[in-house]
Amino acid sequence: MRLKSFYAKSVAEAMRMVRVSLGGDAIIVATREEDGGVRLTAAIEEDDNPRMPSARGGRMRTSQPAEDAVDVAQEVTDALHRHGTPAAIAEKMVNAIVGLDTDDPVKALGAALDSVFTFHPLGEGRFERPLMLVGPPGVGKTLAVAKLAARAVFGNRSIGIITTDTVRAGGVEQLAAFTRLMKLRLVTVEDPAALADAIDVNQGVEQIVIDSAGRNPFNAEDMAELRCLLAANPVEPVLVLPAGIDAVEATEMSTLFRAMGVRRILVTRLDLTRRFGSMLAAVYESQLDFSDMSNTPRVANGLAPLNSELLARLMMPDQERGPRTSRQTGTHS
Ligand SMILES: Nc1nc2c(ncn2[C@@H]2O[C@H](COP(=O)(O)OP(=O)(O)OP(=O)(O)O)[C@@H](O)[C@H]2O)c(=O)[nH]1
Ligand SMILES: [Mg+2]
Repeated sequence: MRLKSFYAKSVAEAMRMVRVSLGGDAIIVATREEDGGVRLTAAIEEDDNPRMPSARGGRMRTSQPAEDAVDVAQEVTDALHRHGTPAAIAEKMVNAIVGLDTDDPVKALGAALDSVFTFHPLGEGRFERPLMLVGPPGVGKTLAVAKLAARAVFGNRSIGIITTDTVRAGGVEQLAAFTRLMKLRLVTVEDPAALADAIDVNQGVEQIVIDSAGRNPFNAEDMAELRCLLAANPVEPVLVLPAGIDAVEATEMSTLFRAMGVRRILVTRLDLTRRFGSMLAAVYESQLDFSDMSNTPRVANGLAPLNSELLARLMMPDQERGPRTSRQTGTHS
């Protein structure tokens, strides 16, 4: 039996995700309210000997002509391989699309991503809790705070911006330059108690976003400080991490931040990354949910809610114009 949980704003949407990902035979085993939405856990009985389509010449059980089905599985397998996805994760994902009724490789990859990962964007409405962007130094936390601020302002949402990054020279000034431009007030706090007051000051606004100092996850003192800050305040820490770093490093970092209470990851620098396998490995191993993604250094745009279709499109840019119409042979015409 395989269990997988799905988060959505409504039960109907979560049920749709269950059907797409696990098929009509899935059984709902748990339902709970979470962050203004609902999380369903569904179970499906698995074949004792699931057949993994191999990269070359594997066969799929499908209602479609076998040749099309093989092509789709093969293209998904090839894409995962090109991205450097660890074999065990790729195998799990390809197994999940056995029997899927589509000849569109992007759609198939989207379904495969959905079967293994949970997508839980930050959302554009009222936040349940203030969000604190946390992560190692230089990963794009402050830029992501500025992007969230811009998104709120453009969407006519009230937003309160707080920074706890008073240690690094220029930490506050970098964000102050953005908030001045957007005519937002920036509240600077030096200690956990002051953070609680800054959150109180912002009560009534729809979104509160907190920038934080870069923390080295392998440094016990850095992480103890972060733990202290989080323990004293009802905030949700969201991990910010760039795509494209080494898979083992990224996995260790994500796992250490998860131990601090992080459940969602905001991935940056997708514009600078061609291979997403290490990001997939880190998110899979540390059991985080994908939230949003950043793919430009510009503040005004480039922060998008991440979902399986978007991630699949980013992973298969050559398929952007739609499914392949004839089988590619590797020769150029
Ligand atoms: N191309 C590109 N650059 C990015 C992206 N996100 C962040 N950056 C750049 O990465 C650099 C670091 O970004 P910051 O937002 O300052 O990173 P930080 O995590 O706040 O850094 P510290 O506060 O020093 O820990 C800046 O030059 C950003 O413009 C992205 O998605 N794409
Ligand atoms: Mg910063």
